[in-house]
Amino acid sequence: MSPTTRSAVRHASRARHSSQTQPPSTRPGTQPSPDGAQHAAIACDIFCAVIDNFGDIGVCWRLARQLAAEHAWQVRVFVDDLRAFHALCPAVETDRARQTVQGIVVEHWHEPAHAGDTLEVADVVIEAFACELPPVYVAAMARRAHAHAPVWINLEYLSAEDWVADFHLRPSPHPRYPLMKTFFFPGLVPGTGGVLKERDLDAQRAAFEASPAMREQWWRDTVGAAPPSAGSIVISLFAYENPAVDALLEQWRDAPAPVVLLVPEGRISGALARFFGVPSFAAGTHATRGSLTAHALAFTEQPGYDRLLWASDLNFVRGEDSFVRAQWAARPFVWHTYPQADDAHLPKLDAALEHYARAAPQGTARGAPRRASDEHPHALPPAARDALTRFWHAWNGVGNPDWAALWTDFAHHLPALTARAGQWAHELARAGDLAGNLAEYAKSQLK
Ligand code: TRH
Repeated sequence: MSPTTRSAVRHASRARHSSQTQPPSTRPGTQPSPDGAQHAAIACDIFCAVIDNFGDIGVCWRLARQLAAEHAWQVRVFVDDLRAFHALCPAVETDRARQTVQGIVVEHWHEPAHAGDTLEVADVVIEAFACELPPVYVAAMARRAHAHAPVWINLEYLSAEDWVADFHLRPSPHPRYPLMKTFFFPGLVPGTGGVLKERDLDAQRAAFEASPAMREQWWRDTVGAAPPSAGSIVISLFAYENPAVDALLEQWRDAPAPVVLLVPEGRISGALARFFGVPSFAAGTHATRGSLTAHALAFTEQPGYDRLLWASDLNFVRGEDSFVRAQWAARPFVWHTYPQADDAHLPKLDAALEHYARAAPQGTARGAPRRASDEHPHALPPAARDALTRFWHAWNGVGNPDWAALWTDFAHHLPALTARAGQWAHELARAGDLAGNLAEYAKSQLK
C-alpha cells in the first residue's frame, strides 16, 4: 500500500466538515523543569478519524491504553465516531462531548477544526493514519514550537513490505510553520515501529490456556454452550464479506470431524444466515448442518476478543489490529486483508506471508521462483507453507480454489502450522512493542 492512498480517502471524507476556532493555551504541568528533565507526566493527544469498521479506533484505543497504563502518560483521544468506539469499549458513552474512560480523556471530535473546548497542546501529538489535525491546533503547536516544540507523529498503517523500514521515522517539515512531522511505520521486523503488545499479554494468555475452569467459564459466558468435545476443530471467523465463504461453509458441513465456528456479529453474518436458512445470524444464534455447528457471538470489548482467539484452534482475522492479535495468540490464522483498488492489498498479503511462513518471494505479486538456498531454518515445511499460501490467497480472492483440497491440506498441516505460529510470535517480538518504541522515540525528541 502506498502511504498516501488511504490518506486521500480520509482527506476527501473530512472535506465536508466546517471550521471552528478556539483560543490556544498550553496544558499545565507538562513543561520541562529548569534542569530540562520531564518531571511531569508526558501529555499526549491522539487524533483518530474513523473511516470505516473498527481498526482505526481499535489501534488508537489500544495505543492510548498502553501509553497511559505502561508509560504513565496523560492521554487524550480525539475521535469522530463514538459508536464504533462504544462497540469495542462499552464504557464509552456515545452522547458525551468529553468523558474520562480508564484514566484517558475522550473528546468527541465532531468537527475537523475542533480541538477541545479549551485548546491545549500536548507534548506528543499523534495523528493516526494521516487524519488531518485541526488547523487551529497546528497553529497552536507552532506557537509553542518557539519554546518547546511538541513531537508530532503520523502513525501509519501496518505493512510487512520492505520499504517500511526505509520510511520509518522519516521527518517531514511543515511547509509554513517551524514544525516537524515524523512518520511512524508499524511493521513486523526490527527497524520498523513494531506492533502493539501489552506487557501482560503473554501472561494473560498463558493463564487462560492453563486453566480448564477459565476456558469452560468463557464458553458458557461468551458462546452460551459447553466447550466442544475433543476432536472438534474450533474456528473463529472475523472477516469482511467474502464470496469464498459459501464454499468453505459447505466444506465444513461435510468435514470428517466436527467443526465449531464462532462468528462475531458483523459483515460476514449475512452469509451465515443464508447458509443456515435463517433470517439473521445475530448474536445468540446457534445453528448446525452436518459436521458444522456455528455460534453467533456479540461483538465484545477489546480484551474479550483476545480470549476468543485463544479459545480457537484457527482464527480468521482481517484488517490490522485483529491480524496482529492473531499473531500474538500464537495460533494458525488466515488473514483477510483490507481490500484495495487495483489489488493493492495483494503485495501486502505476500509480504506478510514471506515473514510469517518464511516463504521466499513467490506467488501473486513477486513472481520469482523459489530456490533451495532461500530456505530458512524456521520455515514451515514446503507442503504446509504452500497449503497456507494457497489458503490465504483463496480467502483474498486470488484464483479459483478447490476448497475441499485446501481444507484437507490445512487440517493435515495443522501441527506444523501451530508450531510455526508459536515460533513466529517470538520472532515478531524482536521488532519491539509499538507503544514502547513510540514512547522511547518521543522521549528522545523531548529532551
Ligand atoms: O475492523 P477492521 O476491518 O478495521 C480496519 C478498518 O477497515 C480500518 O479502516 C483500516 O484502517 C484497518 O482495518 C486496516 O479490522 P481490525 O483492524 O482488525 O479492527 C478490528 C478491531 O475490533 C480490533 O481492535 C479488534 C476489535 N474487536 C473487538 O474489540 N471485539 C470483537 O468482538 C471483535 C470481533 C473485534
